[in-house]
Amino acid sequence: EGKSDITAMWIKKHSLLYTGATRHPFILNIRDGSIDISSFKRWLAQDYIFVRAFVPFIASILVKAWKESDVSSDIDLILSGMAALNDEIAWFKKEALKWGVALNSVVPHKANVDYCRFLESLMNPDVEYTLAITAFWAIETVYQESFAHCLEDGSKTPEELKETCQRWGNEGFGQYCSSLQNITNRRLEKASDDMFSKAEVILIRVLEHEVEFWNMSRGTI
Ligand code: HMH
Repeated sequence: EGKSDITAMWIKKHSLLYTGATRHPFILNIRDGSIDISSFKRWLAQDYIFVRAFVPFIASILVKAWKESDVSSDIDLILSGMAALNDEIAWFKKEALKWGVALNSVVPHKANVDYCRFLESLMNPDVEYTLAITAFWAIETVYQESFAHCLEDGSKTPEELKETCQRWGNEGFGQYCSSLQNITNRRLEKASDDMFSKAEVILIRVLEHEVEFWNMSRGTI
């Protein structure tokens, strides 16, 4: 380990918060089959808004990578993430239709507005690639770890929610998250002390926003 797997080190250091984000009651309730469908629908509608804001966020990272990265494969991976979002937006529309959720009249909740604002702050051209990619890796990984947990042996995830869990819990998405983690580690290895501590704060902020997002979906805030 040492300075080569900084992200893994941070996850250990902040394991309470990390577990809070990746094993949230919203996810545990999907996994044990006790999820309230109105919570699921709330999550679906709010996440659609989030994902729409996620598109320009990833576009901004693509620009940062193009300007700052000396590894051309970074662009390929970020581009594949953007392409997947195109498919994801179509999936949200289809899923919303299935559940009778009207996506065009969704009012974003405070937790969502706050999270989207955070994304917007990272889109600023003054924010370095290293910081933005740290956020990107963390955001994707929380969903991967959360939904993969709902598909593990012994889970009682309702049949009608399995497709949702597959979307982020599948192995390919896991690979993609590992690739994002590798880029993040590579950048952090070479980062200044100042950049290094800023990136750690960004990871913490992402985890906090994710917890709030699940809380909102559950209807507990
Ligand atoms: C809130 N976090 C949230 N929504 C998502 N769709 C993801 C992460 C993963 O893309």
